[in-house]
Amino acid sequence: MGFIQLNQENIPQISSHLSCPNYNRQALKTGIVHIGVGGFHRSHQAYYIHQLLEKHNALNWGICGVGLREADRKIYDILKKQDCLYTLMVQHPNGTIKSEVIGSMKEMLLAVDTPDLVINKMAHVDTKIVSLTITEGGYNFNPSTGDFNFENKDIQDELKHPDKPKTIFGFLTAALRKRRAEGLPSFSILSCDNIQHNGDVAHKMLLAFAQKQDADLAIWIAKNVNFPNTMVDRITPVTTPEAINYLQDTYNLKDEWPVVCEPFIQWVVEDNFSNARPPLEKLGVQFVSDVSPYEKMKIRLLNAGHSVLGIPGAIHGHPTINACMEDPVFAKFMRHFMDKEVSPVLGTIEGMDLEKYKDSLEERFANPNIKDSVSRICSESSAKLPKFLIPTLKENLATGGSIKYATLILAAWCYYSDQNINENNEPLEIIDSMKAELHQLAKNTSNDKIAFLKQHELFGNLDKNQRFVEEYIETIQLIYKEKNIRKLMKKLI
Ligand code: CS2
Repeated sequence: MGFIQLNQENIPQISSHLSCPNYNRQALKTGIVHIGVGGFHRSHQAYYIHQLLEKHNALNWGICGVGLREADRKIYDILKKQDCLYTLMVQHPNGTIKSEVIGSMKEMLLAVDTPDLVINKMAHVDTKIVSLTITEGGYNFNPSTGDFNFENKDIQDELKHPDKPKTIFGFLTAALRKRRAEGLPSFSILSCDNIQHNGDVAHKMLLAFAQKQDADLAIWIAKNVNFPNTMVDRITPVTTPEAINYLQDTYNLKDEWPVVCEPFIQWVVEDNFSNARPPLEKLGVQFVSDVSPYEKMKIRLLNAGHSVLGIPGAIHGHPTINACMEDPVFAKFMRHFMDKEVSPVLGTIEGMDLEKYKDSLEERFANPNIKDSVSRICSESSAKLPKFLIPTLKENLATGGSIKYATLILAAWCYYSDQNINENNEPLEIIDSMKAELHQLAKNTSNDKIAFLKQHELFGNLDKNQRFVEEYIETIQLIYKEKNIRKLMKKLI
């Protein structure tokens, strides 16, 4: 018998054995335009909105997904075929998988095909929020100075041709210009990326762009658009063919791109919107006046903790984060990094039990059913480490705190960027927009031990800090000489 294709028409049939949307999707209105329909958006925000629709029938809060790049065509084609339905598979540590069809996405647009539809959708009176998961790199700032990068070729094109937007900045300004002309209130811009002060960063970058493009519009944006900061959390690995097969075998369901995630979910949002917002507090979303302690704690512990496992994990040949956690040397190394280097710089966070938080991270990372690949964690390390790890190192240098765990990770990152194979002679899959440049710098390590650190946009002036440089040189020499990262980690625990 053939599989049942996931789409709206087949919902009655599918719902006999799988949880499906109980609300009237035809009546859904788009209240949110979301840019960046990756797995994370679908396991997190779209899931919260789905629950809001299920439990509170809040039909004004449907989502229009937007892909900005050609690379989004695959998800666009699949979601179109599936009437924007997809299955969320929550993987519990005990092996239970709770699968559910999510229906909060009403429509999806691909900006490279229909830029005007995207602008009109954002500018529509029903749209109250434009939310973003465009990754750290999408904000287009120089990681070392934090300033907008006007060198970017797409940005230069957009500045010359405001009617032909390409990046998020071109689309947002085009839509806001339209709203201003029509006398409509602004939408809020809600960043859901792992960047500390993500709303403030989005604000600063958009204003820098708008000032160059249209100074009057920049003044209007400064006055009218709010950018609430948020902390978002749910581990969402890359979807594997096994997940697709599981749905076929178990439910006879054909979903070409389901999403797998952990049970844990958290969203902390600053209650500072420029237009209406959904009543997400009904679902446990925390609305607070200042999100910074939460984001700092999450980015410096969870996201950095991931990299602290992932980079040496890739070198050693551990395929997943849970495989790293099963290795006591890796698990202990990560906890030492958290206890000795991150906790001291975080200090006490009101209302938070840091020890409990770190314990819970250990459990989440160890979930054997998530199988979060180290290649996902290591991907775009050039955008992640300057935000997740290097600030902790710099703060410890300033206070005389421990630096050896973070230093080993940076030295390991150099070695990782240099090699094309891991310690088992298997090919290393490196996904990073700075891959070629980092490889070149790392290759020079044999002549100049600190060659890698000379990428000042990433490392700032770390190469001038004597204490750090001594520790780094000692570590990098050992990494290249021993070719056994685990042994070096063991020495530090
Ligand atoms: C990960 C995050 O990409 C990474 O390096 O640390 O994607 C992490 O899984 C999420 O932020 C969890 O909320």
